Amino acid sequence: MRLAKIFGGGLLVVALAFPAGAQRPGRDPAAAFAAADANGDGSISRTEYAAAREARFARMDRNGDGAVSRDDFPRAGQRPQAAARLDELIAEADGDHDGRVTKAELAEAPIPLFERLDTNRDGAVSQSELAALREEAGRRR
Ligand SMILES: [Ca+2]
Ligand SMILES: [Ca+2]
Ligand SMILES: [Ca+2]
Repeated sequence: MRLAKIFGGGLLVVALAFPAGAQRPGRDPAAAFAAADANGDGSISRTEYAAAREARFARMDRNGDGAVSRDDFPRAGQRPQAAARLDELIAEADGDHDGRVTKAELAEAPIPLFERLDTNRDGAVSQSELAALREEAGRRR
């Protein structure tokens, strides 16, 4: 479902900016956006998105083996939402399809989620683009 994917992408950007252990990403989307917007120009550039994604990767590699995989989340099966987010990240960046995303794979991965979020194709995701997506997803729920 395309829309579900788009919504997932919006959540990803929000979730990216939250520190490890934040229980409810999305509770304060404005703060999350500001955190990802490293240079404070009001939009998230490709570089900022990639940096946020890398930071998230480091947090997700819980067993410290240099790759994000199901092994890092032994209890993901009990939490369907967490498992879905994990699968989404892995599917997005797992270049050799072995179910593990290494840092190198992440660095080389395309960023389709970013492209989807950047609806006016100016190379950055603005606050209004993010808000529009959230609104649309909210209507569909
Ligand atoms: Ca920025
Ligand atoms: Ca790992
Ligand atoms: Ca891989």
